[in-house]
Amino acid sequence: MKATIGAIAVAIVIIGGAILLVGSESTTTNNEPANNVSIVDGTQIIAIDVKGGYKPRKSVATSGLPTVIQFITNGTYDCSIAVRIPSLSIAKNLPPVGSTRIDIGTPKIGTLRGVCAMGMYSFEIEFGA
Ligand SMILES: [Cu+2]
Repeated sequence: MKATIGAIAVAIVIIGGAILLVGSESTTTNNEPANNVSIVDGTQIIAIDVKGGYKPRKSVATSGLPTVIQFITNGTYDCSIAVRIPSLSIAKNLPPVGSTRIDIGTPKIGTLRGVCAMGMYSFEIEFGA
């Protein structure tokens, strides 16, 4: 009987720990901006996952660097594959699966907004100094 209670207590601690881990993980994924910006050979790459919207919704990047947005689709069949960046007159239909780079030149300080063709999903990239 004592052994059973002990086993139950251990199980509760393990389950509790697992819930805490899952909880903290979802907190960090919700904590935007995410770490999705890298610089490779002088080109700034902003990676955005496309599926039922754009993730992260908000990116923070650096102005004054040659920049591409890398849109990553993976079984994406919703309208977020039809991406638009109105201020740059960019309209691109992404493949359902793949990695598509869009050159956005050398951004100035400010916020760039993108939307799906229907305007229901959006993302923004803040270019700082
Ligand atoms: Cu849409």
